[in-house]
Amino acid sequence: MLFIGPPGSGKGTQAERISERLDVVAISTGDIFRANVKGETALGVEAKKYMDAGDFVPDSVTNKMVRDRLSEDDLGTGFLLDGYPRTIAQVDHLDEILATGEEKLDLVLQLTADDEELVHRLLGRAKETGRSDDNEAVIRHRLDLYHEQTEAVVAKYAERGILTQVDGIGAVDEVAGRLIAAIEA
Ligand code: B4P
Repeated sequence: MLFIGPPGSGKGTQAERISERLDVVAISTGDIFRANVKGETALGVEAKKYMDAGDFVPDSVTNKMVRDRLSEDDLGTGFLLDGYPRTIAQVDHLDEILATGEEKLDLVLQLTADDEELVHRLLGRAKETGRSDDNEAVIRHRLDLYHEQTEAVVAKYAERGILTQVDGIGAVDEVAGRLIAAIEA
């Protein structure tokens, strides 16, 4: 299963809940990058340059990281990917990984919310956590990238008939309820 949505739509927030509820491993590319930045690994040093500017980390770096993560043996019967793929090149790469393992995607959930609500939420998070990519100019750049590149990813999964849109506006529990209903359906 995939979670796709613009920055601040609640991907990370909801992936954690759904992962617990369904007992599936949630993998967030953003979290893996942030853990590497914190640990000052070579990957973290490389990724930080892009993340602080609100840019995508290059596909070559991100794809290799996801391939490595998906080859670990803790995935059980399935997994939930949060924040990947964000580009068409990443879709192609994920297709390749899944084909090799004779696996397939069951469901792609797209969380939706309008840009002004997202900017408001992320500025709120900036006050609480001080994340280096949560300032207004960088947030707006991340939203532009979502519209320019990730909406094409959404369209691709819609064509394949596995996309469900879920309204991300409302209380966290309310949105979680909508996601569970979409998964059950
Ligand atoms: P991410 O970590 O994925 O950051 P994000 O898009 O901001 O989403 P996140 O999951 O953190 O936030 P959420 O919507 O849950 O990526 C960070 C960076 O890593 C990217 O900019 C990029 O540089 C790099 N990266 C990651 N994946 C990549 C890829 N595949 N390719 C290339 N580069 C990649 O929540 C946001 C806030 O909203 C929170 O404060 C939360 O409390 C609040 N919120 C959530 N739900 C709410 C609700 N219902 N109501 C009110 N507030 C809510």
